[in-house]
Amino acid sequence: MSERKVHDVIIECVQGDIADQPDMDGIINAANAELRTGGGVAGAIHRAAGPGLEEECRPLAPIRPGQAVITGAHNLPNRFVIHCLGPVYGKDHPSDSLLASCYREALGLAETHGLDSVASPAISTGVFGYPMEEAAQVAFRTITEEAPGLSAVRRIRFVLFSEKDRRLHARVLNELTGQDEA
Ligand code: AR6
Repeated sequence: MSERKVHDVIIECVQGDIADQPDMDGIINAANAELRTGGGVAGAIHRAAGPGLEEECRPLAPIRPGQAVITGAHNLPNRFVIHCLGPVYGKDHPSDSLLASCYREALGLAETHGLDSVASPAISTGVFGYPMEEAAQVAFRTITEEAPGLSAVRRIRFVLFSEKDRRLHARVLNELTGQDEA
């Protein structure tokens, strides 16, 4: 695990499953526009949450690329799920500002709902095809920009599915914050 402090916010990169982060107040879903279950992250989250999550999501859908909405977490061990629709790489333009908007809106919702800790997957880097390193740069740049304005959120955990992706994220985070490799 590697972690960095940006203003008063700890950013950490771990390898694991986003649906198995019981010590986090909220988790972020790499959602589809309809806020239904799906493959990857959305499948894992909806399976663990149970059918009540899709029911709560129904009136909130559809959402547009770059948008985030918040719901309860149902059978998940967290308090909230923040659903973000990332851009489809090469189709939703401009991809970088839409991806940045996901993280900005997600952090805004976390703040207004008083979440102390939020776990996020690497939005758009699976089915939606966003190159992992570029996506990590957008994610950490956005979080670094938002950090000074956060007063509730104290810990942001990036949960990467593979050790290779975790290492890449840790490296990009270190490059951006100008600190040595952990
Ligand atoms: N925990 C953490 N990371 C995961 C997990 C998991 N359980 N499963 C996959 N990843 P994706 P997207 C990684 O495809 O690109 C869905 O079907 C994965 O390796 O879940 O935003 C929705 O219904 C990748 O790096 O999200 C949408 O239609 C990253 O999480 C669409 O796919 C995101 O992969 C969203 O595509």
